[in-house]
Amino acid sequence: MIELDKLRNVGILGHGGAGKTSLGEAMLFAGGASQRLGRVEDGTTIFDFEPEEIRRRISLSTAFHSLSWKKVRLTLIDTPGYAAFLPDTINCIRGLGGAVFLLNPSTGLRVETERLWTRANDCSLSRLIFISKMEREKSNVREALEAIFSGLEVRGVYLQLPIGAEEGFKGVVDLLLMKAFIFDGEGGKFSQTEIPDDLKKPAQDLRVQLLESVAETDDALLERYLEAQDLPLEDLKKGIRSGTLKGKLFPILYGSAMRQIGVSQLLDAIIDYLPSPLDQGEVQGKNPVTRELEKRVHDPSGPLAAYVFKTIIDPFAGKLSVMEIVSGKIATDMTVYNPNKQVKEKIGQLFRLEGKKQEPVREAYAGEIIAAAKLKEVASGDTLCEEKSPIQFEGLTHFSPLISFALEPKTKADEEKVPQGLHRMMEEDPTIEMHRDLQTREFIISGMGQLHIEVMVEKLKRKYGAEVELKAPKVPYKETIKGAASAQGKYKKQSGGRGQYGDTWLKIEPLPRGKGFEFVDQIVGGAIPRNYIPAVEKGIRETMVEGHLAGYPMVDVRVTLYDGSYHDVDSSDMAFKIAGSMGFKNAIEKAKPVILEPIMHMEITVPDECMGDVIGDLNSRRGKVLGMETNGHSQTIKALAPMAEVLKYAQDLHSMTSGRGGFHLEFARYEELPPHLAEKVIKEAKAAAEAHHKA
Ligand SMILES: Nc1nc2c(ncn2[C@@H]2O[C@H](COP(=O)(O)OP(=O)(O)OP(=O)(O)O)[C@@H](O)[C@H]2O)c(=O)[nH]1
Ligand SMILES: [Mg+2]
Repeated sequence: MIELDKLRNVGILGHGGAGKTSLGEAMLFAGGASQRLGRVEDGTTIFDFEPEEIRRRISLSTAFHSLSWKKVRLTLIDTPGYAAFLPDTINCIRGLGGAVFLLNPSTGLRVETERLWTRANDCSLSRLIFISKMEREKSNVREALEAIFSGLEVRGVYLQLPIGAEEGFKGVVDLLLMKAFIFDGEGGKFSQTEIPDDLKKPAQDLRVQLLESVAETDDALLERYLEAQDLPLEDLKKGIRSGTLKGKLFPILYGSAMRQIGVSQLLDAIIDYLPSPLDQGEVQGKNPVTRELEKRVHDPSGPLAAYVFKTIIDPFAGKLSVMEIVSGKIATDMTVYNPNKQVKEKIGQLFRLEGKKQEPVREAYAGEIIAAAKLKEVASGDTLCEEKSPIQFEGLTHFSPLISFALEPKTKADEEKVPQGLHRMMEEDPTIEMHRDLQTREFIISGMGQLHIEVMVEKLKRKYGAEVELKAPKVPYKETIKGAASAQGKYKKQSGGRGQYGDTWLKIEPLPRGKGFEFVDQIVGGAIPRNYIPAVEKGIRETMVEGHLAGYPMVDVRVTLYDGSYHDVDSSDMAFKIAGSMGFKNAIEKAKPVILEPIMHMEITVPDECMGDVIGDLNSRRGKVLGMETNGHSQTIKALAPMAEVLKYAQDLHSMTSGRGGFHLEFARYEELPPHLAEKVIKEAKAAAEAHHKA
């Protein structure tokens, strides 16, 4: 068993394309975990190993690999940064001990950066900040960086000063040692020298800032600093460590993953300043039975408590449940309890994930990230524990899908493989949703963006052999009613044999937005026998799913069953189900049915000069601007807009801002679709249904 203080689980976080994977590769190489430096451009990285990632040169899923640095086992977790793939990152953040957060000063504050930063705050995640790509940054890095910090409402503390700018970037001044590290050889080799003359003064000034920031975090340090106007190296390091662990300090380092500059220094800083599991403190959960607060600390001798934050479907190993062991130990053949599913399961093979490879281990302890193979009932978000010391950690963060497409299987054989493949993919990626359109029988899949869906289609083919074609994006409209109405639903049949008889009187009325469905049973005096009432409700529910105007599911309706009649011989569940459905349909017609459309909350970040165009465009999309914020040379616009109008916003914003804008969409609420547009939607739905019936 490895000592807990010799472990670090460190995520690499940052917006899309910030340089995370490249930095991860540079660290693995520097630590001797890989024999050559993997490059995203060449598709040779350890972290981006899936064909879909290699082809696009972006990370689509979180990946793991460890290295050893100064006798510490450092597990690096490379995460996706593009918006459509951020849910995976956001759900992995809880499994992290600390993080290296990448910022690209010249790119400004991206929405993705903001979301990740906020999530890290919520999880009290200790962070180092790394400015990679320094050989590409403009010389005003500090100014640009400060603009980002003010947007994030944090203060970073500089541990280094870059030497040389842009192409001439060649090393860093270490403000703790007051020495320079010059990278002059190949493969990350550097030499330690005196600080170049022109940097002596700025280095001295920045060191004072560093000392002050560190002293401010601790009264004892402050006293010592005020007395001596300096701090000994050991105190300074301890102060930075404790400030970073408490989330009061965010140390900043510089480098270049591509040129392997500053990578060893970053690895040192990870060991020196980021938490080991021992420093991570209590993890809160609930007792699944009493619902009372339960806590665990990272202690290998405590009762088992592990949190599954990710699922991988591996072509060879099968389903892998990736978990952080918070407390205790887990071993092959052990029986564990899953409070989320209320089942016990036996642990089979355990693996440590190393890129696309898995290294089998017999057991693992608190503080480790481990994958368990082929656990049947376990899903991402579940807790595993001992049945006699039960605990349940908070589950995954839910993300509402932002876009839907219809899938058309290419052949009959594909048609059967599609749902199987999609179900496997949904285990890995809980942001995927799938249903079958009841009218057209099409498969509708929903995801976080067009790119996300395209990747799904590729994976369906590669991993599950199902070929499909994507059809136009669909908006998940819903239906509801605006008025109240009552109606009868009577089903009576007496043609030969046994008859059918069910008779219901229903009242329907609108519920507030988001309330779904409510069924009220007001039958008194046995007008309908009790045992038939669930059948009435079932009939209504099934009818709601089919919608009334355009085949979209109906929501926010209360149905009150208040009267009816029955027949001693002819009544049955089936007859009452049909009667309920008929009554509901009759009532809807009189209750002013309408179509609802999803409205999205948008945050759009654009350079100053594009503001006018972007706002004008929003207005033409039925958008409502809620407010604007300035940060540096960019503006963040907050707005509401109907989803139907922003299905292809990524492309449009890209062309309006020459690729410099970014945006983030989140579902806000459903609103009534204006009548002229509703008419169009209804017409289209009818046409689609007719075309299907003819086919
Ligand atoms: N010049 C330069 N380019 C870099 C450096 N690091 C990364 N890049 C380039 O930046 C681009 C994105 O790099 P990645 O490492 O894939 O970035 P990422 O943050 O992992 O991206 P996602 O995972 O897709 O969010 C690639 O073209 C890299 O070659 C660097 O230090 N210097
Ligand atoms: Mg990446």
